[in-house]
Amino acid sequence: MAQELLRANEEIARENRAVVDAQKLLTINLISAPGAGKTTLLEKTIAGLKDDLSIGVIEGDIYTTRDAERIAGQGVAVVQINTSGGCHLDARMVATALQALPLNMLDLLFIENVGNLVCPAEFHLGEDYKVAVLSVTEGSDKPAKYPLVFREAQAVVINKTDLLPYTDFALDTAVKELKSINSILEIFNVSAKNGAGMEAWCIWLKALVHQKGQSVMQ
Ligand SMILES: Nc1nc2c(ncn2[C@@H]2O[C@H](COP(=O)(O)OP(=O)(O)OP(=O)(O)O)[C@@H](O)[C@H]2O)c(=O)[nH]1
Ligand SMILES: [Mg+2]
Repeated sequence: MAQELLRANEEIARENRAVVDAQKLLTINLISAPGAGKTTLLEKTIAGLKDDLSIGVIEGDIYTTRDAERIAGQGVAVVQINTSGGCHLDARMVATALQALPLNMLDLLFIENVGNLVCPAEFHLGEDYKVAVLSVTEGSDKPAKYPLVFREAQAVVINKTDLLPYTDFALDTAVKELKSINSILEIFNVSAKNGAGMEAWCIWLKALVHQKGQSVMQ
């Protein structure tokens, strides 16, 4: 049953991918534990990129519209999905949200998944890349304890680095363990709060947008 569910999801995810590929629209699925800083990272990222890129956001949340309201405050196109209790987004929900966005006007689409380090890793949405956010207040053992999301991700943003002096988070150990789970991971150390490290992250995103824009359709 679970396998069937995942297979059906996979099929719709492929259709979503075809939709965003047709627009050469880079799509990022942002995953983290609750409160790691996905929305704050998005707010800062949008502020840093919106003069150069046209950005859209799909906001996944269990019940509220609070994150979507925060993102709307940045003046970009945003669509809310409420999962009504569900612990992750699925491809069907994203397919509906895609219809509500001006895709042909966008260069970069973020999908903020429901705060959860486990379930979202199993459900592809049609994204180009998954990016995991790990905050230093969660403990540096989390990559080893929840490896799937870090194996699936193309990049990890280690957030809340401004709080490093007040935690026992071992940055070197975390980076080593992340690399042992997934040797090709891009790792960015940032504080979405004070903006530290945001530049490298934004440069990486811009390069990927450029690369997708240049891609030759099959
Ligand atoms: N000190 C510090 N606080 C941060 C940073 N990034 C986010 N926060 C705070 O962490 C809390 C959660 O941030 P959000 O951006 O709402 O986290 P989220 O991952 O979107 O949360 P959910 O959508 O509920 O899973 C807020 O109080 C933020 O102000 C950071 O870099 N440093
Ligand atoms: Mg959020």
